[in-house]
Amino acid sequence: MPTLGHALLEALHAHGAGEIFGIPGDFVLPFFKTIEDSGILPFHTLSHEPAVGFAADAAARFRASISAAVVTWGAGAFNLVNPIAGAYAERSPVVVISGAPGVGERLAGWQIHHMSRAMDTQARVFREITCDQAILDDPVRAPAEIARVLRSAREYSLPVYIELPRDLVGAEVDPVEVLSRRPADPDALGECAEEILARLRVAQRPVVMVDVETRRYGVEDKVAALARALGLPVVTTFMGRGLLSAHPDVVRGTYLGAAGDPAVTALVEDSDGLLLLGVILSDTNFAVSERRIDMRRTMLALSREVRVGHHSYAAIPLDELLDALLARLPAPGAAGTAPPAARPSTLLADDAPLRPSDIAAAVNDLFTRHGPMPMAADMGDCLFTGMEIANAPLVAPGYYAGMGFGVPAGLGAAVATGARPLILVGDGAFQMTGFELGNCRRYGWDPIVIVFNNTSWEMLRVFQPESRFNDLDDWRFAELAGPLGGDGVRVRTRRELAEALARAHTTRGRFQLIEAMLPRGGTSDTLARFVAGFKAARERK
Ligand code: TPP
Repeated sequence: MPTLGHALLEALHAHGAGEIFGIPGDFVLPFFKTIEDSGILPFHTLSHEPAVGFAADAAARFRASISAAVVTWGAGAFNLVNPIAGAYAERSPVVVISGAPGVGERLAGWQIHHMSRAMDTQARVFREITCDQAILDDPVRAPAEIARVLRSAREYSLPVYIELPRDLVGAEVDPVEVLSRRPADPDALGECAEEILARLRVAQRPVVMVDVETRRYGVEDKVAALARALGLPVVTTFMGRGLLSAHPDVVRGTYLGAAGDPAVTALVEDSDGLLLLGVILSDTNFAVSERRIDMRRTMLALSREVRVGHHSYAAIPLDELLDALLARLPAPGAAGTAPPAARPSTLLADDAPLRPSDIAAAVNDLFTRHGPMPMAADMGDCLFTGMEIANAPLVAPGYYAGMGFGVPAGLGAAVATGARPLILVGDGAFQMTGFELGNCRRYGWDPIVIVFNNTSWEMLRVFQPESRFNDLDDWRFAELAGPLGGDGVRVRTRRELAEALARAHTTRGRFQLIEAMLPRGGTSDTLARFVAGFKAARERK
């Protein structure tokens, strides 16, 4: 019989986890020992638990699978609350595993260190931000609890919570089963697919919009096949930027309402048959709409539910819906209908001072020359600048909008993809989690990091220009790179940026930090339009 620690690790592996991120503490030391000694999953320790959560979240997003964040009880786990709240909001299946006081110790009557209010306070907090929970305090029930919770994570593509008392890690248990998935009711599925196709066939201007669930459930190829079979144009949401990057023949661009490409905006807002696949109905995706989208004309598949006008179908997994739609169509044609995507901007490498949109142009040049890199962006103008970069795989907190995601998410991307990531981050966000780059040397990660240093919380300044508290000090990040194990360079002109990027690309084995100095009060063209559109939408209300 395996031990509980082993059984849990084997179960994570069997359910598709490819890695663990964590920080140990005394309540989780025995489980960390099992992680290290067993070698069942590669594991990486970082410096602060928020980064652990962001890295696991990004790894789950890139691999369209579960990933694990392992922490100690109380002080460690509470540090994970914000990233897991973000993972819940953006539907990323992170498995939180927290060590806990031993079942025996709980009987001693002491208040146990790291305890906040009561023994179950932590579990109650995580109940709010995970879709299923298991407290493994009974070795007989534990395997079934683990199986249920891991199935939930995969089925709902949401975080789950597992608490492991430290004195039970070595308890003998039965192996954990992989439970079979719960399929859709075939009659409901068929009716739903027929209704969607009927609406798409009579629509004059049908359009498919995709958001993050199409990546989470690994259905991007199926969406592309559907679009080709029906001759439908596809757009991504703001949050879904980077989706279907392998299918440029069907993707028209990203819908940003008043802030975006007018042709894409018209396509969406004039559509009389909008099929929303895995789309989060958030303000960041839709608030800058020039005209309110008539939801009665939309078909929305989200969270295993499908709404077609006023009809709703429960328990319809997205992949089964796409299979059912495709099964009713003739074999897809060879190519989609999208006109060639607008040529991404390119950089004029002269001595002009840098503007944020120049960074997008420089990255476009890099990708044209050497192929795209997986990208992680933080919240801030760096993400809006990211919309001006060619459609390449991207993870970013486009809806939850939590700062601090970019650098650790880039490290998660390095682990999950095995490729060299590009990280885009503002100076404010870099102050939060930038030090995690110090972990690159140990693991051989060598991301290219572009810090948008405007010595400012610029996004906030755009909304409230009069406030001086948005001025930040100049921390000279490039000079920190050396001691942290990387190379850093500060650039002020377009020529310097182009040269720094070329050098960073040819230097492997150490992280490459480019500190792009930007003027306060200047933003990317996309953010300027987004804020104007946001304000106009607010005034219309
Ligand atoms: N705290 C967190 C964790 N997330 C947030 N989104 C905020 C606060 C509010 N906030 C949104 S944007 C922003 C702040 C503080 C400023 C971001 O500054 P920076 O990273 O330098 O990027 P910039 O806006 O200058 O492009």
